[in-house]
Amino acid sequence: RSRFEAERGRTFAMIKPDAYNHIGKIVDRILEAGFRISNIRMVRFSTENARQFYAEHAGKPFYDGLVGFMSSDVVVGMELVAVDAVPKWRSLMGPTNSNTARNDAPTSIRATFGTDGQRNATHGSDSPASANREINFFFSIPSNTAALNNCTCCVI
Ligand code: RTP
Ligand code: MG
Repeated sequence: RSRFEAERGRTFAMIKPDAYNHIGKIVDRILEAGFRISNIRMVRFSTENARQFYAEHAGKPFYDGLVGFMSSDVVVGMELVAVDAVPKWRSLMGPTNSNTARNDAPTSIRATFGTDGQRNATHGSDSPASANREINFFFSIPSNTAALNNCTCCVI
């Protein structure tokens, strides 16, 4: 496929609760990699939001822990546009488990900002169809300003 024929596509990226302190650095990496951020939003997932977002994993041993983690604090969701956006973003994130990432892709986002197999800093869609579903889901969540103002690290 020539660069003239290359089609830009989109993916859904999310900065998970464990990476709250690294939001700026992760956004910098996304822009430095050449993505266009075409939409961005901060949300606090309810338990039900997290269950629905990760519905494909329902019944797996890590599902309940994942739902609890993803609803533990705010997330930042982004619609990213680039050529081959889905694999490009997954490559920038690195392997799912941050410990594996530190061995196999030491400069990746999950190697740099994640902790383990669950607390791995970022999410990325696994296909263009998943990206469509996730973007529609995320940007349709009703706003809940009160939940955004709740933080565990300080009293405003
Ligand atoms: P993601 O969907 O978040 O972008 O991650 P992924 O495709 O690389 O991995 P996936 O298999 O879809 O898993 C979704 C998320 O569930 C948590 N997880 N925990 N404890 C475990 O064994 C385990 N396995 C997966 C991670 O937060 C993972 O990103
Ligand atoms: Mg996945």
